[in-house]
Amino acid sequence: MKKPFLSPTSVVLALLAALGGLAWASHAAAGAPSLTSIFQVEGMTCGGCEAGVKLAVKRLDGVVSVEASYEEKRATVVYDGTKVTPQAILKAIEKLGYSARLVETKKASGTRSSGRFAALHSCC
Ligand SMILES: [Cu+2]
Repeated sequence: MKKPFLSPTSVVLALLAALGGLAWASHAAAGAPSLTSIFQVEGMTCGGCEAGVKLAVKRLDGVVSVEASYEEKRATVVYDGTKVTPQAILKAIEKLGYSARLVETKKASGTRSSGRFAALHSCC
């Protein structure tokens, strides 16, 4: 009779899921203002590249979620602006060998917080 066992893969996946849940929960509890930054990323050629970018950025303290698309040459990062900067995110992407630049940063509400439109929305 075979003993039931956990494969290393399923243990890793469970750990990742738990860590992801914890990160999300602590962020939600703190009620920190989250920002969304969109980056243009040159050099990603497949889903593996997307996964690499997501992993590297998600590892940064304060990053809530990461979306990456090699077809759109784009990465969208939601993060706590008091813990991590767009510059740190750029560095993490560039460390992987891709060239990246910040396209825009928005508050979670959708209000622009950078660029010349910021002044137009200073009331709300
Ligand atoms: Cu690739």
